[in-house]
Amino acid sequence: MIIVGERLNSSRQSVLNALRTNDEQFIIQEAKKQEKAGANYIDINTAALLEKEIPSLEWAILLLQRVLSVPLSIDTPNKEAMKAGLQLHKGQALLNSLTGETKRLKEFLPIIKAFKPKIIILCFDDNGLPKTSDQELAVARKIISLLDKEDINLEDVFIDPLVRPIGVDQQSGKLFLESLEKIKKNLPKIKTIAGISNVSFGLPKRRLLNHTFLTLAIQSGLDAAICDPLNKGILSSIKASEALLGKDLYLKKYLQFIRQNDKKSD
Ligand code: THG
Repeated sequence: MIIVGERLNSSRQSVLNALRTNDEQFIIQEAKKQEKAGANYIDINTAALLEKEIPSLEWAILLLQRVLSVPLSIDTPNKEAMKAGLQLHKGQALLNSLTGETKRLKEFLPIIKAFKPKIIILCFDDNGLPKTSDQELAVARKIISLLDKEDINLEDVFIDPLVRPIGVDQQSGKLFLESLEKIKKNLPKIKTIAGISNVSFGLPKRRLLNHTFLTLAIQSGLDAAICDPLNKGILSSIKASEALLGKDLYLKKYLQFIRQNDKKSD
């Protein structure tokens, strides 16, 4: 399981303040804690800075790449900010995210071809958000064939079937899991990713919902999760699920995780 640490998101007030005041200490700490907990990418989202987004993203990327050994996930819908970010990033970044909308694809393809990042593509197109898992699969197929025609390396692509809050629509968790299963079955070579914490917006005990949802998603074939690696339940769920699903030879990762994190017997 690939983990994208989500904590440096400008939708969180503490992160927004730190970005506005160039608080190096705070940003470094939030990033390094996530790396230490096992994040393979650190997501940096500066969207809430609005017209000040580009200088802020540039500042954060330079700072983070000085102190981290993992690459960044650059999380912005703004084409200019994405371009500026990829230009500064050393090594292969994760572009978060593209959609199947014609206009956005056209805007982003030259940037993708120039910098060759890994890419997250959200599973919707000009017709809006899919309403059934069959529609999700159809959109995923269409997007993948479009990217293939553009000679994008499909090994670099992650499909994101968009997790929506169960507080708004109680069927959205189930729809996501069904979509994931269909995408994995029909497009087995394409990697899948999801923003796990979206599922619990506005509800009590978010961490419980988040790590339980991640367990279910791993069973349905999820390859990568945008999540909070400091939520102990998240890491426990990943290690336990992988062990139980036969994805952990000799249970090496599970036993190592337990030794490192849990001095108690259970
Ligand atoms: N797909 C892709 N990118 C994404 C999302 C997605 N980026 C943004 C978002 N969704 C994923 N990131 C977050 C970041 C923070 C929170 C939710 C999603 C959040 N955090 C809580 C807080 O700060 O209060 C804490 C959550 C917790 O304790 O686990 O709500 O879907 N491609």
